[in-house]
Amino acid sequence: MVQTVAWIVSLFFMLMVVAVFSFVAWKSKEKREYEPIKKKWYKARTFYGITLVSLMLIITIYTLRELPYNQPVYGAGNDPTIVDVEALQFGWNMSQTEFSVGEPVEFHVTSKDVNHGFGIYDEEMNMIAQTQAMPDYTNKVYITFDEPGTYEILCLEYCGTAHHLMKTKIEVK
Ligand SMILES: [Cu+2]
Repeated sequence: MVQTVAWIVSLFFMLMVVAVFSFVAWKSKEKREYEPIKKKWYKARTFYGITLVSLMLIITIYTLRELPYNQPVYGAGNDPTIVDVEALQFGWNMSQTEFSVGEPVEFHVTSKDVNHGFGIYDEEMNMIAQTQAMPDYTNKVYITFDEPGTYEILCLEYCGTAHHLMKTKIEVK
């Protein structure tokens, strides 16, 4: 769904660019008085600039409001399961690979060698969570699985010749 929308929006803007270029190319043969055109388009440029800056400011403030994202708040007696994940060329060391539906899980992800990507995929191969696996640093992924199944962990960052083999599975019951 999101991909379809992204595709249609991209297509729309690509066609807009083509239309603008075609219009300019088509009109470029016409000779006209320069001063009035200059005046008109300087005005348009000012309007465009102010609108764009205001729009960007609003979007920036709106989208950055919640950063840094808070850690989830767990209820009393509902401590998360902490899973240590270590990425290495070319595999994953995980302290636990079986989970239950509704159980809050925290993956603490690091790397033994180079940068890797830690991506969790559901059975339809939709990515449901991800973070970077970095040496000497621990990134956390907070997740509560709400469907049972076999999930796959794939490396998301090209890390060497056997990068494509860098995957493992976790079970949610
Ligand atoms: Cu990797």
